Amino acid sequence: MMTSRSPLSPAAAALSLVWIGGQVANGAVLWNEGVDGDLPGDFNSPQTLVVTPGENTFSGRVGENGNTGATDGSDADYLTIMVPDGLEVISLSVQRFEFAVGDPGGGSFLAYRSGSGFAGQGFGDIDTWTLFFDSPLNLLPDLGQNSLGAGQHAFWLQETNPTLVEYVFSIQTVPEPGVGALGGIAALLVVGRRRRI
Ligand SMILES: [Ca+2]
Ligand SMILES: [Ca+2]
Repeated sequence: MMTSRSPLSPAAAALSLVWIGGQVANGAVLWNEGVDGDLPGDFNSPQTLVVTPGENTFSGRVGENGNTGATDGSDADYLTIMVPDGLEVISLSVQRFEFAVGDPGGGSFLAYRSGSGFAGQGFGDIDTWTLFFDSPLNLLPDLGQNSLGAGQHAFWLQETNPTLVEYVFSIQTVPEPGVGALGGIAALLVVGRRRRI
């Protein structure tokens, strides 16, 4: 007697893939200085933050808050964005930018270097830099990047004017081009194999 099997129908498989996609597309709070403490002031030992698919955020304060690491002795924050294989960061933007006392002028300093950290605090130690301020625009083009691929990407944030800046950054992460299509082909192959059983 033949046994009755009930493999996932293609429609159910597709729905489950959508559901799984929804589960992993929520992103994450990578760091919140209010909870997790000050991000490192040591340019050689940034905090590593691993991005997930969707929107990721990190938040903190730079400037005159009692911490150190900036070129003027105020607080700098060093972090390394780790992008897992199969993902890419397509946008880095400021979600919130506020300052207490003083004035950050045209914005606060944001430097980028491809790799795990910085060898020093000179312009020769960074790949590119820009200023960040109260604007939701994607900053990657300002840093000479279309996107950030799999691997490590170091960032240096500091404010050297006599002020205290509170920031929240948003990082948008998506599957690398081609990975989604390959995933879809793999899912179809799985469904096809199940139907032949
Ligand atoms: Ca800080
Ligand atoms: Ca710091």
